[in-house]
Amino acid sequence: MDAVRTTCAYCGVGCGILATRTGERSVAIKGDPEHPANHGRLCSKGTHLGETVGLEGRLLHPMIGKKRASWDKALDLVAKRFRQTIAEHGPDSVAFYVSGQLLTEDYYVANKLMKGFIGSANIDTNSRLCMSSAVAGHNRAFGEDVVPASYEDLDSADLFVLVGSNTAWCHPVVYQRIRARCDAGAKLVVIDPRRTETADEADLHLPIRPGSDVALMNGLLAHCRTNGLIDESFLARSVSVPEDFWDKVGEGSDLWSVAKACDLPPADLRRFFELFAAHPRTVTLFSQGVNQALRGTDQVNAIVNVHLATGRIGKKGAAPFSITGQPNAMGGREVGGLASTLAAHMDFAADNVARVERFWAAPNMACKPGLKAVDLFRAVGEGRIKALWVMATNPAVSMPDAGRVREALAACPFVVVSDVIAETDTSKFAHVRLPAAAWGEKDGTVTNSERRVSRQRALLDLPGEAMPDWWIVANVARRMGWRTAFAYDRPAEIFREHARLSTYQNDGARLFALPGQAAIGNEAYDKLAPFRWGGEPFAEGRFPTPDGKARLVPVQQGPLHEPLPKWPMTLNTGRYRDHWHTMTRTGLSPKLARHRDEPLVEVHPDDAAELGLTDRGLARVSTPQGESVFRVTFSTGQRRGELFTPIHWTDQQATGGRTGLLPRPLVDPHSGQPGFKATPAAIAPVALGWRGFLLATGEAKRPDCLWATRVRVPGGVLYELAGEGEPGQLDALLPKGERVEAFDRARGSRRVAVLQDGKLAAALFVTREGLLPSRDWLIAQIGEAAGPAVLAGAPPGAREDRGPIVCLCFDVGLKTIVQAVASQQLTSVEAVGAALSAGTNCGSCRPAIRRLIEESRSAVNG
Ligand SMILES: Nc1nc2c(c(=O)[nH]1)N[C@H]1C(S)=C(S)[C@@H](COP(=O)(O)OP(=O)(O)OC[C@H]3O[C@@H](n4cnc5c(=O)[nH]c(N)nc54)[C@H](O)[C@@H]3O)O[C@H]1N2
Ligand SMILES: Nc1nc2c(c(=O)[nH]1)N[C@H]1C(S)=C(S)[C@@H](COP(=O)(O)OP(=O)(O)OC[C@H]3O[C@@H](n4cnc5c(=O)[nH]c(N)nc54)[C@H](O)[C@@H]3O)O[C@H]1N2
Ligand code: SF4
Ligand SMILES: [Mo]
Repeated sequence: MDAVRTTCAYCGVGCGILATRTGERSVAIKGDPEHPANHGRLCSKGTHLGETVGLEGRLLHPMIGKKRASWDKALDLVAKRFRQTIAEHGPDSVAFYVSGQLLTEDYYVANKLMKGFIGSANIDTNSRLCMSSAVAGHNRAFGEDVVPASYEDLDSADLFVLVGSNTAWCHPVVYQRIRARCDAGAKLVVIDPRRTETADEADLHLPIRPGSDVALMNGLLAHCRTNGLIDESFLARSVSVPEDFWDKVGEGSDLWSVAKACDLPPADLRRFFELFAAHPRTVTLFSQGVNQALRGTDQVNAIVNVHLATGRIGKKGAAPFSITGQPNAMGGREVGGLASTLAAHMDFAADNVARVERFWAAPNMACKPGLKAVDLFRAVGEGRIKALWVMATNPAVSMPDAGRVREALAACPFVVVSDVIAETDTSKFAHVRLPAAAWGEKDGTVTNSERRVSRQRALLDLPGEAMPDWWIVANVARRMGWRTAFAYDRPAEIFREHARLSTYQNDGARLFALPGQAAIGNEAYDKLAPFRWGGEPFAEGRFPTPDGKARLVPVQQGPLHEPLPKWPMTLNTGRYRDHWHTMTRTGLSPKLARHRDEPLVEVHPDDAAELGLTDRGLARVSTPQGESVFRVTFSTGQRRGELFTPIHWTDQQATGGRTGLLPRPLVDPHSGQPGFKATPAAIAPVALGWRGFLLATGEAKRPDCLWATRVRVPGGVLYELAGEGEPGQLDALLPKGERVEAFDRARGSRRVAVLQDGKLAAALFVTREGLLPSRDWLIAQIGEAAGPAVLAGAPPGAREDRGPIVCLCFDVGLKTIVQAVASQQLTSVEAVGAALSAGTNCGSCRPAIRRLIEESRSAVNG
């Protein structure tokens, strides 16, 4: 079969992929060398996408409660319950909660149904948790939510400033592009409270006090003004400047005050200001460290202000650049999937409402914004929303104060969940579950961070009764009575309509417009090559405001977070390199699981010493909202007083690591985006009676103990276990077969192996105070011929184990790399690549390898 040109399922970089079907449910993945977003590169997640297209865990049939139902019955029920609820309680008593992981066509249909036909704007999206501060900031500064940059700007920039962005992990292919430019001499500054792998590689890392970014950017702007870097002619021509703007910026913006507010060494701050002054071609990339804050919108505008005032926008290699998280976060913004926008970059101004009403021939237009995510779930909890449809997102995990969100879902009279996976933490609360088509099965378009629209194309058959999201929504709409408005047969029709709406009565006032696609034929849609809308939007110095000028927005640093007696720590949350959100997909890949296989809480060793925490021990993190247990890891890259936990773990994978329970449901006043990055918290050690692990070929029932985390490994599943008191009834989890056992009473150790036909089917190792063997070797024995010797947990005459896997593509462990670096005196990533192949495929592990080389160099020198 020929390779199909499609786009990666994961992040907003939007890499092109050449996918070749190699079997009924298997595909070979390659980067598309012709796609302008990645020119053939892929990161570890994209590279291993093929491991996630099997049918394991898929929802394959509509379900009403626990019973399988026909599509006819399920769709009828959804349409009937929504109609009844609207008839009894009005259109605002229902809501959709959707996702930047829908395709543009899916999104368009859902938005049209809610805002034009149901007559409410209660459709919000997980992009509220992700991009909404950037949207609000763009609207304030430019008059429209237009991202001013493109990836080509990265190729000509001389300075990169990454603010609140762990780009090496979260946008790896963009990061490789930045890196390539740095190798040619460009400078990299990273502003992040944590020393991430991205920060590790920077020319300058500013470990800023959380939430002090406005002080930093205003300080930079004041420095630019004093040093003659303001582009006065650009300001005069293209930017409107409020009267007291400069006075406000000047207040408290001397170097010393800024250094104090941001808790940074003044010399480092000065170095940043000087780098900025010396390199007019600056691209400032920002993501969640900026957006996910209680003053996120102000933080966005503080960055944009600097670029506007210095004229570093609308020129090659110079722009503020909000990089988007999800594959179609941007498409969602274009169709208007946020409750605060209407459609096609129009808001709820009366003439917009009338225009869209005409275009849709809409019977029930929404005239005002709907509820934003946090308010929406609050309304569900208070019984004001009585029917909710969740599509392609997992709010029981990813919303702040997720415990309260779970209570709201449990209390809601009617919950529909469209997902590709049968059991998620959210679908547990569903009255109706609808099986959606997954990546590789569905057809449509996505828009990446740089406004580039690309096709996602189907290459696999629809499994079971799964159907694309647009089809599901359109069929409910038809059954609600709107047959002609939702009579779509294929995504091309929807895309055409979306493109036509973008140009409808648009005299250029809205930059978002797809004139070239408004009449696109089905065949041309099938062949559609990636294209960018808007071109270089601000190259002429004109902005989509009534007077054509951008706006400098006065923003002031608010009060900084101070430790509270009961909550002396600050909890920061975010992502791991090889996991995607709630792991419904990456959790299927044994390779991706190896980079981080448990949810860790990162803590500075000095804090840990004071608090009695041990490295690799367990600790309970608590906040005013809730608590959860994590495995402790010491990190000197953490600031004192700060903790970091990952967002990925759910009830499906672990008993602990439930980060979503911890953040407060507090939001930015302009955007409604939650402040996920700073929550008052406390941490305390958990005393353990025993530790252990269970390895099994098949799916075992989850052990009932304090700590049980599950990961996929080649040939099976691995549970890491720990508990208070005694291990209890773990034997019940073992499969039938021949048992061999060993005991060491002094250390309280017990090792059990279960053999079936002489092959290892399961292994359970627990200990009170002894050591546990490295899991690596045992994992390799699973399903293989084995005898009692397997209880040693290591091969006879054991080799040195290779340590945690660093390079997934070539399966190279940390110890192997460290040894090769020392024995062969390797001094560069390239040399390690030549010796071990590590880092030579997707490149996601290159920052980690670089760090190992540096550590070994400083060990030798120091
Ligand atoms: N591997 C992987 N990649 C992903 C995803 C994934 O789940 N896994 N998800 C995708 C999605 S949807 C998104 S939105 C993006 C997110 O991509 P990123 O924004 O890069 O990811 P995060 O880890 O959420 O947060 C980034 C950084 O913000 C820092 N930060 C916290 N507080 C502050 C502060 O006050 N100031 C500053 N300057 N920085 C701060 C954190 O320490 C953290 O390192 O990633 C996308 N890519
Ligand atoms: N504490 C904290 N919380 C956060 C964040 C943080 O940094 N800190 N980040 C926030 C951000 S930026 C984001 S984007 C969110 C992400 O959070 P979520 O959106 O909740 O996470 P996902 O796991 O991506 O959920 C996607 C769901 O859609 C399903 N799915 C996949 N493809 C399809 C499809 O084609 N159709 C349908 N119908 N379903 C599909 C998947 O199986 C999965 O259940 O988390 C937010 N929550
Ligand atoms: S950077 Fe990685 S996850 Fe993001 S689109 Fe490219 S391959 Fe996919
Ligand atoms: Mo996101």
